[in-house]
Amino acid sequence: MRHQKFEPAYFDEAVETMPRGALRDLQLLRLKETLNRAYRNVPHYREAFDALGVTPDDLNTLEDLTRFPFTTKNDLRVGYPFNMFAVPQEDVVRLHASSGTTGRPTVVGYTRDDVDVWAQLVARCFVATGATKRDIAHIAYGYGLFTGGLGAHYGAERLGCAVVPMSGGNTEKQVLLISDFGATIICGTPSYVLNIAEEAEKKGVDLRGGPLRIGIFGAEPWSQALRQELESRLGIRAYDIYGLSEIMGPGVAMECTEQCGLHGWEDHFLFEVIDSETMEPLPPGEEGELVITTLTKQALPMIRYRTRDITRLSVEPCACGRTHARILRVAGRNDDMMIIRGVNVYPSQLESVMIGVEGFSPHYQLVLQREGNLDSLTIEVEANPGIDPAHYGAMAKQMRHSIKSIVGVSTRVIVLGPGEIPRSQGKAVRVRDLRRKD
Ligand code: DLL
Repeated sequence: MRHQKFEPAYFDEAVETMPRGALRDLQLLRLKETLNRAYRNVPHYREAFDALGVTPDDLNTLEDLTRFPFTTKNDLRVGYPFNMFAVPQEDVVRLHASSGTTGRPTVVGYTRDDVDVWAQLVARCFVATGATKRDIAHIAYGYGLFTGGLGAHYGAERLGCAVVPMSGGNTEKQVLLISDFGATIICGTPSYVLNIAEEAEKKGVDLRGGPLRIGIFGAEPWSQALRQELESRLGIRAYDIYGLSEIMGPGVAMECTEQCGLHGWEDHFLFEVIDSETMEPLPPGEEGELVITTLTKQALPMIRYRTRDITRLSVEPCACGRTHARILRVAGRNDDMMIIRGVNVYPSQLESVMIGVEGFSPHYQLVLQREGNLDSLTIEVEANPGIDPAHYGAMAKQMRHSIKSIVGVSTRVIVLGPGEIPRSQGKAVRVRDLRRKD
């Protein structure tokens, strides 16, 4: 087993390298407790279990979980705001909520122990990247109801980093503080941190040559090409962190320094991948929808929560020594998938091609339209500064060709001038869907 020198407090070798058999025993024990807690305390779960004719006593092995019902975002909406909680209100110490583009937000709650476990797990994530208490962590995830800012904050602080709670926005000031405070870790959505990198370059501030060394990026899909872009523009190693508010927030899974998939923390969560059509579980290695069951959450236990995120699971040993299963980078959600003339495409697949084409900035937007019975896709991309607009036509042709040959879809490409694509302030809005006419 090969580990780097981890910060001892938050690299718990006994847990993170636990043999898989022992890990499964621990999961079974915790799963039984969770099912019981949910069944006893949450009317929704009692009804859903009763409807399928199961009780927590029917779980004797981890495989028996497939007999239990799924939970969806809609269940949380119906239970708005607190009806899915399994503890009395007085035991809740924190509330967060997803923005929800339409209607009511999804509300999630935490007990003191939940907040504590969350901080521990985010600290564990930081340590997986080689972070230590000597680091200065600049947090550019939004603070507030979104779990990104406070989630990263508590974890970094728990590890002992000096935390700069910058939040999102005010990009000029971000650059100033990263540079003046000598931040060594930057956390934010990859699209927003790209915006910060660009602002630094514009202002002539050299973040590349400074002490910044680690990026902890997540909350939206991002490609390997964007990773390379961020790594080279900021002089860092960029790591993927995954999570969702319904399950906890950031820190459900994290890449280690091997950068080959994200370790899902299986002592606190149980991961399944299912076929979204048949709802049947898929074996490791097969692509499908990620389903997560919480194993220790008190305020809001989630049984078989359908994330809508598409990934694959690997239980192969990782060179870092950790035994916890890895989820592959999440390329997209099943509700983000576009079907362009019969070809299924995720925005991040297009991103990996677009970033490789010379002469373009890594900013883009995808415009979906309907032509007759077919969906059509227009890609708006931005030329790098200093290119004569007379060349834009040829550049568009080159981009169209690269996308057609690698992804297999025909697109229309519009090349815009530098700065013309709106910049991300948090989670990037990549797709403008003009198909839904009011
Ligand atoms: O985005 C929590 C988070 C904050 C994760 C900061 C990582 C860093 P929600 O706002 O509830 O929570 O959105 C969750 O975002 O179901 C995925 O679709 C997407 N997502 C989160 N992390 C990643 C990632 C936070 N690393 C939803 N890669 C999830 C791809 C991600 N998608």
